[in-house]
Amino acid sequence: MTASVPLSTPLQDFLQQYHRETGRPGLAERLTALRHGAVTLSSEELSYGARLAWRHSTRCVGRAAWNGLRVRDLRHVTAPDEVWAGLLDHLQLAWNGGRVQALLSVFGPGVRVLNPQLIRYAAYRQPDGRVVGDPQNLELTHRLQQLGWPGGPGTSFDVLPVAIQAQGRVQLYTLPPAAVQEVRIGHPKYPQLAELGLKWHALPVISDLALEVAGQHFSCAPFSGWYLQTEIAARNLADRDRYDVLPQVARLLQLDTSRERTLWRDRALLELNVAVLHSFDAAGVRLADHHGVTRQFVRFEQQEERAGRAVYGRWSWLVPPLSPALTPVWHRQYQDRQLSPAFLAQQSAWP
Ligand code: NRG
Repeated sequence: MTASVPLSTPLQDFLQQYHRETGRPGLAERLTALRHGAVTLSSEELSYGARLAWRHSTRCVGRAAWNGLRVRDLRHVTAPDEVWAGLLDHLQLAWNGGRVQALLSVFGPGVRVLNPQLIRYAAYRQPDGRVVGDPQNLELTHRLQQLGWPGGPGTSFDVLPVAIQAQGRVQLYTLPPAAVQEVRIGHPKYPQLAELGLKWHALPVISDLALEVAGQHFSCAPFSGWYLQTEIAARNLADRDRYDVLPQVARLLQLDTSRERTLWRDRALLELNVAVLHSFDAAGVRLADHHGVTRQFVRFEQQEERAGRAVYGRWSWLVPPLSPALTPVWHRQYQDRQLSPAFLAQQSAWP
């Protein structure tokens, strides 16, 4: 007879990694407990697992800060109103007066936030086919209306309500204006740019991914870091299927838009990026830039290598959409591989 070798379980693997990396004592006791039955992750283990999920996010170029993620263990919270209160606390703690801090909140079983982010702007299709608001959220807006949202005032930046599924039902909650910090966009050299009335919310709070730690899935674990200026200036406001503001920026800057070869789009794009960086800085709100964040990313890769760990990445996501070849990640290669713990897409929960 051959002795059977116990197969390692995701929980065993995670506990081993946790103790190895943190240097904390007590692994033997945890493994013994595991052999005698179910083990619930401690708050410390869950927190470290969430940090690892960030460290493993192949699409994120801001991962250098992974070990600074603050985690709130709200696994006991499952009632809709309490989830909502927890989400409002999350916004306030993450905002931190503009010194935005990376934060993740884990809620209890059966809870889902149906919106992909806590703060999103509505989109309304006009009779003439044009869209007011953020076209990315046309379907989201429609779904929220079907759940009973009467619609907002109809500006380009109406904040959508949040749909929470908890204890078997879905409820809508309205974000109070004080919970939604926004930055108005102005340009340091071209004051006329402010005429466009552009703004963006300070916090990206991803709210529909599951957090997987040690094989356990937490269906509501919203997390937020801080924005990178290109997300706002080179995509959200600039993409033709988003706010598409480059033609208006070009007009205000009096650029020659008669031909693409004048590179008016590129000039408008660059000035819009300058404006977003300037505006967040002037408002005292933390915002990364593509030069700094990619330099830090390469340092993160070196750190991980020294620790004997591989860094996986998705090149097309790591490379910024502005001046990509000016940043070090352009010149590097990445393998895309999903490690555990992880942030995972989950099945739609819309009714
Ligand atoms: N591009 C999206 C946000 C994606 C996540 N970005 C972050 N995450 N910075 C957008 O709303 O523009 N984060 O956790 O900091």
